[in-house]
Amino acid sequence: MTETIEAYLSLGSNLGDRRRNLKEALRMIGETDCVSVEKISPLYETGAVGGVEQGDFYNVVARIETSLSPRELLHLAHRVEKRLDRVHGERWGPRTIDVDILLYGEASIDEKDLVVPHPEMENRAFVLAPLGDIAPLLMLPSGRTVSERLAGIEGQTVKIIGSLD
Ligand code: X6L
Ligand code: MG
Ligand code: MG
Repeated sequence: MTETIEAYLSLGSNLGDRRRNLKEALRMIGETDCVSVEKISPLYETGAVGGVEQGDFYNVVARIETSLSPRELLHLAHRVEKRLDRVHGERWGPRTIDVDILLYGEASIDEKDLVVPHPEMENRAFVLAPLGDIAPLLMLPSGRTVSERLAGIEGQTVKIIGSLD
């Protein structure tokens, strides 16, 4: 791989075998040409935010190195979601897997189906807590640190329950 970019992905699951779903998604991502998974956060159990009342999520954040374009990375995310039988029903409803691109190097992308940095990442404890574990010095798009943003969030439950391996 020449000229790789460091990117961060958020993965979440609240349907089926949540831990297995996250592991399978990361296995697929890691086995993809031009992508290497560099670091995986601790495993979190998190209260669902947004949408209908639904079961708790398992969430992780992964740092990858990739020479895929942002668009190719989005296609990979969709391929993983299809493989894990994600059904697109109600908005923000329960899902076997969700793979979101949080950051792609320093890039800012604003296309209808691809917005990076992820516009809501700084408001979600289920993203910030695991992100802070693997990138404590990372500067967020707002210019705040992860811990500054996390400290300002109320009413979102997140708890480390172990690791994916
Ligand atoms: C006010 C209004 C505050 C809306 C928050 C936050 C809406 C997150 C949607 C919000 C708001 C979302 C996951 C999840 C979803 C996940 C956990 C979403 C949309 N994905 N909850 N909810 N983990 N814990 O991966 O993220 S769907
Ligand atoms: Mg999402
Ligand atoms: Mg998504």
